[in-house]
Amino acid sequence: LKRAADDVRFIPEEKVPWFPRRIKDLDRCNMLITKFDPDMDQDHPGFSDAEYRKRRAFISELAFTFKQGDPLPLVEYTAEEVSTWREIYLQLRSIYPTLACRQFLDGLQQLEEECGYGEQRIPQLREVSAFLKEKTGFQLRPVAGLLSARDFLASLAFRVFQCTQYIRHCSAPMHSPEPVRSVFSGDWTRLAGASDEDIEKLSTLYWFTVEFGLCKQNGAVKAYGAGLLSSYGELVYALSNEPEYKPFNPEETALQPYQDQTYQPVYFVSENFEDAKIKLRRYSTTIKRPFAVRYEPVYLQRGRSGSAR
Ligand code: HBI
Repeated sequence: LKRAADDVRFIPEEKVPWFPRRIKDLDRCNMLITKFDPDMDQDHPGFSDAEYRKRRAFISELAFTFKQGDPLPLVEYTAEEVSTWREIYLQLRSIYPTLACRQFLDGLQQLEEECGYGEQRIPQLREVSAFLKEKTGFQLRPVAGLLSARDFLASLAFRVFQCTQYIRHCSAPMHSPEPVRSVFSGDWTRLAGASDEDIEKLSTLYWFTVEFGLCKQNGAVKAYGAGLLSSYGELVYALSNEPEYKPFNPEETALQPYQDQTYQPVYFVSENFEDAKIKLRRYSTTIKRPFAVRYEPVYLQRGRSGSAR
């Protein structure tokens, strides 16, 4: 008797890392990196401040219990948090007109006019998420801290940006070692099943574009990276004569070692956004994956909110 299994040709098992197939699966994309945590990192500005750590633990808990589809948690910010926000907001606001790219300035103006941004109060994640969803299809999801690159990038494929909800420690308002609340859009969707090595390269590309990218505009160099636009010190430094500039080119940029403890010694300058997008898209088609996955943009779906096919 011939068994059915004998007819099945042997297919070598491929080790494909788990990846989210629908937006609800993002509840499992919660691999936190303990780096830069105020409870574990002695160099964190809040390490020796018990009150601050208690506050951070409270806000973290909101993220840990959040499930996709829940209303985003509201935080009642303290007078001290609002004062830290105000200091950072006013200081950054004063240098944006000369150092930030046009697209960022336009976006900030819309946030101020339509989303309650300003130095007076800290906007709630819920309002910012609703604003972004309408304008771009991106939404926010609360997260306790720095996520693994794989989980963070996988969320972006569903147009979900995992966003922290706390305010920096008041002793170091101008720089944060941690992920910041930032606003951007992008296409990082060709990732499911990618190897650790490719994830590392994509993570480096993300770092030198979305976080620390510079671009040419009307003959001058301007900042568009969220890490720069949220750090007064590094923004001024990045656009001074000190650092080295290299032209943005994904093959080379993906291999550049980066600095997450202090300012970058090297920044990459894009000709313009369109050029950077074309180059990134071309690069992403070279990433090897064991199968084809296509993420359907959120706004094209009916009755569901995000799934991979
Ligand atoms: N996690 N919460 C959070 N926010 C980020 O901006 C972030 C992250 N994890 C990794 C990351 N950014 C990038 O540095 C790349 O590794 C993708």
